[in-house]
Amino acid sequence: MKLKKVLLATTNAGKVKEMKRLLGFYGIDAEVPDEDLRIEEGSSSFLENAYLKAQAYWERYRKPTLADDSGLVVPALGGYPGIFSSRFYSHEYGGKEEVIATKDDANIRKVLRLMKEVKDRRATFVAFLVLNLGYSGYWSKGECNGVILTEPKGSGGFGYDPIFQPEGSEKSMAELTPEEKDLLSHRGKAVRNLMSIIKNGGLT
Ligand code: ITT
Repeated sequence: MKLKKVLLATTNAGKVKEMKRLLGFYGIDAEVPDEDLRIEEGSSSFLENAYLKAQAYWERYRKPTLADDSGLVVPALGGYPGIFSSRFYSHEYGGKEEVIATKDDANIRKVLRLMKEVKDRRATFVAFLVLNLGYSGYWSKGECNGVILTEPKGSGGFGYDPIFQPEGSEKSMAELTPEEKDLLSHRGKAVRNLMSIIKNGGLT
């Protein structure tokens, strides 16, 4: 069976844009749900959260569903923002940050505040994907190592991209072209890993 279309189990516009591009390369059409199921990401792992999202959208739509749970892991912050990346501004760890413009902006301000005096600036973007086919499923992972910058740079991408500089690059993730980000990013790697897995399972 060839996988031609998937439903993206996400409400994040930045992820949707990247997923459409990454999957399009493999001839897979990515569809967006017409409602936000507001899934409680109650688990303590990226993989389980991705599974919970993929399962909820599968149950609602009964279509091949692809979920992404991702985030920025900073060792000097004990692994935070981690699975709390999307709402780090409102998390008790490190104190809450006021949303003045956007949530992404508040998240960035909080990480920069917590990292102000910190020498060890290593960080890793992590993405776990779960493809739910109802009768079976697949999962994959992608990582991108880098460092946290001292101030935001660039306007591309989304989320923490302006303060993350991938290993081997002189630019922040938000200064890369979409194609450059796809080559390096956790999501790009996770999609390519998923594609090689489902190819071996006879799905592409
Ligand atoms: P869905 O659950 O609806 O998919 P979400 O944004 O809540 O949307 P997550 O719980 O997986 O998704 O949180 C991911 C967060 O991690 C995201 O909101 C960003 O803050 C950050 N993030 C993930 N991938 C990123 C990327 O490529 N660039 C920058 N930040 C990223």
